[in-house]
Amino acid sequence: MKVFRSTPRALVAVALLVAGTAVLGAHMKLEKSEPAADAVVAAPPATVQLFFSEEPDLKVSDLEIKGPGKVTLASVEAVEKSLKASLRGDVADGAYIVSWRAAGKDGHIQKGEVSFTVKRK
Ligand SMILES: [Cu+2]
Repeated sequence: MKVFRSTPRALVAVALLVAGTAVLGAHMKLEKSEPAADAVVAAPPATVQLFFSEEPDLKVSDLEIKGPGKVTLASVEAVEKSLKASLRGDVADGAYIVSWRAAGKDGHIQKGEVSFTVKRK
């Protein structure tokens, strides 16, 4: 039963590979945002800011917004471990989606979305 004898060693090798990848490949992660994910805000925010687990590389990072109004994000900047941008245009009531793309030290581009709703009282 050669197959069975070699299996544990193969499993250990795979386990080490997975563990090594997990340590080396700690991709940058989104940790929180302003407005917070799924927040309902009573006034249009002046800026959106996404906070990551490490400093984003601005050369490969970007933010975009989609929503009911004619809104764009201006002057995306990296502020320590975050990306921050100003909202420009008519921020109507409704649901907005901020799409982000960012990479940290390892250069792996990560992507995601954060949505929030503007609902004036
Ligand atoms: Cu990575």
